[in-house]
Amino acid sequence: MKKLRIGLIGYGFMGRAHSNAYRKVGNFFDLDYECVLQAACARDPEKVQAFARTWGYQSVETDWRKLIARDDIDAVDICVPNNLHAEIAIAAARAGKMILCEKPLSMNAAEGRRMVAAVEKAGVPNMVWYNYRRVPAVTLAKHLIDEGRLGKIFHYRAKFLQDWTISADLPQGGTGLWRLDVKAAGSGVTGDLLAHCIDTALWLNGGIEKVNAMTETFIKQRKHTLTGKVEKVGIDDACATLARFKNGSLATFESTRYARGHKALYTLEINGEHASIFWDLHDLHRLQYFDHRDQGIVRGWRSIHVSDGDHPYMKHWWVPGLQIGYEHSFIHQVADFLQGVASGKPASPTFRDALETQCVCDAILKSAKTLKWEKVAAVK
Ligand code: SOE
Repeated sequence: MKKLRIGLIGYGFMGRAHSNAYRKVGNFFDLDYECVLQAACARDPEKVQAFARTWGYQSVETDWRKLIARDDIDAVDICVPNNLHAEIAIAAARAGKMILCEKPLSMNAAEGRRMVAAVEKAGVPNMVWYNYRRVPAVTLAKHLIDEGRLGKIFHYRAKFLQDWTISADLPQGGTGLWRLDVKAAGSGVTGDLLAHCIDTALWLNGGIEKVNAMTETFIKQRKHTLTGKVEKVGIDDACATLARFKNGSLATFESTRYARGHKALYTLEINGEHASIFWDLHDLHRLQYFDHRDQGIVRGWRSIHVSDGDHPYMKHWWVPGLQIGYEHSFIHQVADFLQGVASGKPASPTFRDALETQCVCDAILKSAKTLKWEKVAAVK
């Protein structure tokens, strides 16, 4: 079995989710590659040592440049704040490393284009961690749509709601709070949460032609953890978007961190000529499906428990009827990445695929400023 020696940069929430996936994938999927946790990298020597011990990394680095220069690293996994993605990814591509980059790809589309150019010039396998595609119920939705079961699509409706930044006392910047600092994150909920909705939407329903959006920053100033000063907040706290897909369907997208009571409510609904589907992250193993072609007296919403052996990914897990969860979406993504490396047919979303999401996010943020419909720039 070939070894894929991983160098992971960053040890936050995503560093843990990805490490867990590398450790487990070989136990459940029959692959040509074995993941080797070769090195973990972060600036704080003690913390990175502790992280490496917990997850079984064989060595540590405190400078990502040194990690990238190492001959014993095949793939670099970028789990650091968004403002570092481009520099690290471009350097890693030049060093000939495969790259797995946490979402969103970049701070904006211009930066994303440079990243795409770098990985394509180097010819290295690359992928962005939009994990929700690999929740079996969402993958099943993709299969049903591709089989044409929904017919012509009229509506796409998605939202991602949270409530963790409502307190005005919450500082911006630094560990755990960089998502509130525009210099580290690039944008607020648009790049962090709506980007998930957009990625899934592009995958399920094709390209978006134009958008009309509004954003709001409810808390205008917050203390900055790093400077200790009260500073202007540059991120969007909430975003509501109307969109028109290239296939003629209409969409609404909403994301916020101000929906009291919601911690991570990602829902999507698609209405087609023949059938509709609905999915909810809080009930992630279920896909709700309504098919108008059913006989009238039994017609109704079916609640499909996506846990049978013939459902996407499920034959790799337990016995039919037993469910899996959030962490498994990352394990599926690693499995698909490794299969892509082995077969030469890259797993999606590649950097190029994720750049399309970035172009939509840029158009949304632009529209929120101009208050006009904005066309989504082409990836090419
Ligand atoms: C934000 O709280 C966050 O952790 C996002 O950054 C993730 O991408 C999302 O999956 C869950 O929420």
